Order: sequence, then structure tokens, then C-alpha cells
Amino acid sequence: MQRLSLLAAVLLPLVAHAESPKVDAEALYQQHCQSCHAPGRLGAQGPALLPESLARLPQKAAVQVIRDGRPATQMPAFAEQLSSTQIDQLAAYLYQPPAEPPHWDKAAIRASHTVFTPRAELPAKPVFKADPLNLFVVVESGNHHINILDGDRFEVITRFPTHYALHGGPKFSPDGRFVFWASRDGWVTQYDLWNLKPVAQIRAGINTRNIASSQDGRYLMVANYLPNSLVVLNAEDLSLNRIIEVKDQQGTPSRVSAVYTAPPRNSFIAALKDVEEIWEIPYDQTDMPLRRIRAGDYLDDFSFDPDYRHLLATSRDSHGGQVIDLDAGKVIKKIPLKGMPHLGSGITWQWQGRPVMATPNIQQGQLSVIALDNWQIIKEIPTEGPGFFLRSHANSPYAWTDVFFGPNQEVVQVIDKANLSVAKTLRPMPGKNAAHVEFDRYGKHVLLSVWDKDGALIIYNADTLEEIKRLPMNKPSGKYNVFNKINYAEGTSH
Ligand code: DHE
Repeated sequence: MQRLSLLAAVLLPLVAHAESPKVDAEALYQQHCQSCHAPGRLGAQGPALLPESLARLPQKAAVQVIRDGRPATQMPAFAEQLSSTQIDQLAAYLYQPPAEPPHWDKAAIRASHTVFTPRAELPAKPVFKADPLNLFVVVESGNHHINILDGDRFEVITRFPTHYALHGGPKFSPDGRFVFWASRDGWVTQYDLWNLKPVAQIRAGINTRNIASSQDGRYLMVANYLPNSLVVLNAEDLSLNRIIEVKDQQGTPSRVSAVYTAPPRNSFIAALKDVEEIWEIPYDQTDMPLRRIRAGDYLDDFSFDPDYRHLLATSRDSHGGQVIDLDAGKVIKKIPLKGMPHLGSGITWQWQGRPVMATPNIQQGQLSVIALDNWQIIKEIPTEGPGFFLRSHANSPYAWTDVFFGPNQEVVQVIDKANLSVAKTLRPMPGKNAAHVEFDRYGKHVLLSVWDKDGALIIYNADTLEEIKRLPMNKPSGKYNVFNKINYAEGTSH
């Protein structure tokens, strides 16, 4: 009898486990995770735990987070409560799509909305001495914080925690006072840079790509993968204005690759990932009538020429680029770009009296320079490996690019914009990934990120290329200068 119960004690859990590992993991989720990450894994205080929102986190890193917790967050360590098999099962479960596709409708969006302090109650005067137009918003991605940095003295004015995993460039109100940012799991936050206070937040989607703010300062558009939607928010308080379901005329739904503002057109332009269309949505008309433009492909990534008449776009699969004339509403040119150009990081300048665009390439070590008057490739500048970001400033003779992938990740290359060649190669912190720069408003200084737990924000003199200051940070990622962003300055991201 005793032997039988011993055997049963050993075998029964194994049998139960073999029969329904999924149910076990689901039960583990409900018991240990649901209170913070919400029923259906949609996210609450903790981030959404769906395959789409975890795409950037390798499964073995998720195992480690469950086991050891995440420093400087509310995420506790479960090593004492769960066996390593249970932790593995739980992690595997999080990477499976849920049985019921997740919903995030009007009611859910509205219920997530919080106004911390109405704009009208916030004094219209900065509470600090620094130049409000030369501030930088610096995202510290290692521990999900933002730093507001004085762009003249390079001192942190304030630092505070954000939602999990912000991604993409923050967008600003036209006067530079309010800044908006989005997390990968759909939280959009508005922050008053003059009062150093959050204004409002809302969750506009489950898996968000990016946001755009209208040039008139009235609206914010949120591009989502999940649900397939574009969500319009009122910039004043982030309240929901409208939801635009994204599908073609036959009803095929699509994720949105990205949305940007085209100021001279008074419109938002969105590229779609699953149907071959570009959408133009004018924000100066109350009903925001949608204009569909046929694209020659599914579009993953795009950028504009300086007057926003043309859009340069790529699809991951087709390789190469295409030019879409937004006025004519059609593809006018294919550009035989090799590898996988990262046009979203493309920047423009005048070269020998002609407008050019340069784009890094996330597959090949090269920068492609394209003439914008005839769409010919003028030069492929070889770099020490595939790059992600590229930046310059109208007052600087240089453009800075990183080597984001491969063995030379520690390298940043400074390109001479006049002779289209590498002027200098920097290794800011040997062995550590250096990437993404932003100039101050005058183009006199460059801020560079070293994406490491023990990384840094490094400030350089933009002319002599000498280091001026180093601020230790935990994986600083993007940084954004108020003046450059609100003026859609040449050389910066829009
Ligand atoms: Fe980004 C901007 C898409 C992976 C850091 N990234 C953007 C934008 C898009 C985009 C559409 C423009 C948003 C804007 O500013 O309005 N990014 C994608 C991808 O499709 C890709 C390749 C895959 C994915 O995971 O979604 C991708 N991006 C990454 C990363 O792995 C990076 C390096 C780290 C991270 O934070 O996830 C990363 N992306 C950034 C940054 C910007 C960005 C820092 C803002 C650049 C800027 O200067 O404006």
C-alpha cells in the first residue's frame, strides 16, 4: 500500500503533466502572473505577455526574468516558488498565441485613460533655467526610464520610470512643451516638459508600432499591429477621438508598419504591412477622409523626401526600394538597393547643389546615397558592418552611423557629407554596442548611446569629434532634441 502511494506520488504528476502541459502552464500563469499581467496576457501594471509583444525578448531571456526577476521593476523572482521545469513551461506558454484572439476595443481604450493633471492647470512657464528648446528626451531602455537632459550643460534635470519597452521616437507639440511617447504594448503618455509632470496616459492598442503628432498640435495618431488599427487621440488630454480599422476594400485586415506626419500636406501617412496600400489621412478635415494609394508591395519601412511629395519605401522580402509619388498616387520608380536598406532612418542633405538621401542597411555594411532629383544611387559608402541609425544636422559637415550588427558593434563611423566617405571611425567603449546619435539644436554637440547595462551617454564636440562628457546609463537607446524634432530639422528623424 505504502509502495503504491509512493509510486502514485511520483507518477501521477508526470502523467498529468504529459497529458496537459498547456493547462498546467495556463494555471501557473493564472496563479502567479495574472494579477500584474492581466487575464488574457494583455498587460496591466506588467507588460503584455503575447508573442507579438515579446518578439524582442528571446525565450531563454524570458526564462531568466521569471526565475530571477527584473531589477528596478515590480517583477519578482520566482526561483523559490517554481521548479525550473515549471518556469520553462510558463515561458513557452507566453510565446504561444492565445486561444481567443485578444480584443482591445473602444471601451477598453476609454477605460485605460487617465488624466493626471489637466493641461489648463499647469503653469505655462518652465520650472528650470535650461533652454526648453534645447532639452533632450533620453530613453534609458535597460531599466525603462526617461531622462530629461539640459542640452547646453549636459546635466540630467529629471529622471523617472516609464511603461515597459518604449519604442520609436517621441513626438512633440508644435511649441515643444509637451512630449508624447509610446510603449510597444500600446501605452501612450503625454508629459509636460515645462512642469516636468505627466499629463495623461491611455492604452491605444495591444501591440503598437509608433505614433505621429499632427503639425497643428490637435491630434496624435497611433499605429498598431494588434488590433489592426490606427487610433486617433486628442492631443489635449489623450482622450480617444476615433478608431480606424485597417483593412483593404475586400476586407483583408492589415497591421500598420508605421505612421508619420507630412506637415506640408496636413496629413498622416501610414504604410501597411499586409495589404499593398499607403494611406493618407488629412487631419485638417473633420471627418479625416481616407485616401488609399496602391503600393507596389507590402511596405515595412519608409521615409519622405524633404517636401513630402515622394515616399521612399521598402519591403523586407522584395529587397530594393520604390518611390511613390503621393500627389499622383502611384509608384514611379524602383531603386535597386541591395541588402535591407533601413529607409526609416534615412536622412537628407544638399550635395553638390542636389538633394540626396542616405540610408543605412541592416543587412550589409554600407550606406546608400540616393539622388532625390533622379532617384539614382550616387554612392554606396562601405562601413564596418550593417547599421541601424543615421543622423546629422544642417550645421554639421558630418553624418554619424552605427554598426549595429555583427562583430564590429562597438564602432561608430563619421561620414564626411561633402566627399561621401568615412572621415573617422570611433570605438567609444570597446566591446560594447555603440548606436544612435542626436545633435543639439545648434549642431555643435552630438550625443551617442552605448547600449550596455553598464553603458553611457557620451557627448562629443560635433566639429572636433572629441569627447566632452560621459554620463553612465543602463542601455540608453534613442534621444531626441526638442528643437530639432519640432522643426523637422534636416538630419534628424521625423
Ligand atoms: Fe525600431 C524607431 C520599427 C527594432 C529602436 N523603429 C522605429 C520606427 C519604426 C521602427 C517604424 C519609427 C518610429 C517613429 O519614430 O515614429 N524597429 C522597427 C522594426 O520594425 C524593428 C526592426 C523590429 C521590431 O522589433 O519592431 C525595430 N528598434 C528595433 C530595435 O531592436 C531597437 C534597436 C531597440 C528597441 O528599442 O526595440 C529599436 N526604433 C528604435 C529607436 C527608434 C526606432 C531608438 C527611434 C529612432 C529615432 O531616432 O527616431
